[in-house]
Amino acid sequence: MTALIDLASHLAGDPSSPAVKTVVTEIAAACARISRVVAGGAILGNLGAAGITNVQDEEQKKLDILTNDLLSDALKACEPVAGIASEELEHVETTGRHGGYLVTFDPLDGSSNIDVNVSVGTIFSILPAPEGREPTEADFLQPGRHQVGAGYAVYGPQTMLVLTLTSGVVGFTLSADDRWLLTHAKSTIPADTAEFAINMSNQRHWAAPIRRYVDGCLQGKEGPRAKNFNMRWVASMVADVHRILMRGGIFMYPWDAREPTKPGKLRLMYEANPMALIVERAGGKATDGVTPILDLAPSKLHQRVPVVLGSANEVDEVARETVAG
Ligand code: AHM
Ligand code: MG
Repeated sequence: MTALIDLASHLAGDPSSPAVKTVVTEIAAACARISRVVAGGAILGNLGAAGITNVQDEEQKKLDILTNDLLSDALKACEPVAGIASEELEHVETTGRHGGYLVTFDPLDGSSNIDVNVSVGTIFSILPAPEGREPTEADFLQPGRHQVGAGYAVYGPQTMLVLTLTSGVVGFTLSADDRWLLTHAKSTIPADTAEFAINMSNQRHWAAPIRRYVDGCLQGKEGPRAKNFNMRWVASMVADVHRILMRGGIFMYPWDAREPTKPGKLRLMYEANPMALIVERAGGKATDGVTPILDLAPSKLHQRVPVVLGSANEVDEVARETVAG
């Protein structure tokens, strides 16, 4: 087997600014530490609820808090970072530095899977910061197209880091001696798929277009789509998106009538946008049903958004249904 190159060697050949590379290196190191904290599970006494809720009124797990602190501290100490925003923090935090970058993140996505030893992950997005002054919350509200980089770490059978900077999507696997080794040099999502991912238990709450689309999949060869579909749902976005990156598929978390005033469950700034950049760079599509996620103008830090992403032809199929109403 030929020797695998590590993250530092890969970054050396990337046209991103040295400052972006510094931020990515810091995040990668923090994710390696998070991997150990997650893997320690019950031995480290880190499983279970923390007994408090976050700004989104969701119950926080001990690991949500630990990983948020770990990543926040690492980024606030990282020279090119002017500010951070996290799923677990109500407001943005600034570092007192000007220029450089803003980082938004979900420190441990897939919280419901932590205590049952199913894959969870960290998602991050890097945006340019304003020059010559401290950033405010409004400076974070940039469309996803402005991202200078995005990625995720998945803590599964292997710990992997998936990254997009100026182009392409690359994947690194964490070695036993804590090095990120390039194992997936160019990930692409096939345009066609016969695998969908959605929380089917919400079927009765969906709007008509999503119902029609999923009905078509369920009818298989005998239905309008004339092919059989398989279904997967990990309930960790990171793991579901990672599967799609590895072998194609479509992932949906649509609006549903349980909470009619919320546009969806997933958050734009630190879940949908970074995943949308990765999916588009891998040749897939990511929309809110019709509009590319990356073109949405954010209005709130913790804004939610419907998400449909993955294999391009299936995402287009959902758009056709959505336009039909
Ligand atoms: P979290 O950030 O609190 O973990 O919530 C986001 C997660 C996603 O990872 C996943 O796609 C979704 O929530 C699962 O939702 P459900 O429990 O409705 O299946
Ligand atoms: Mg999340």
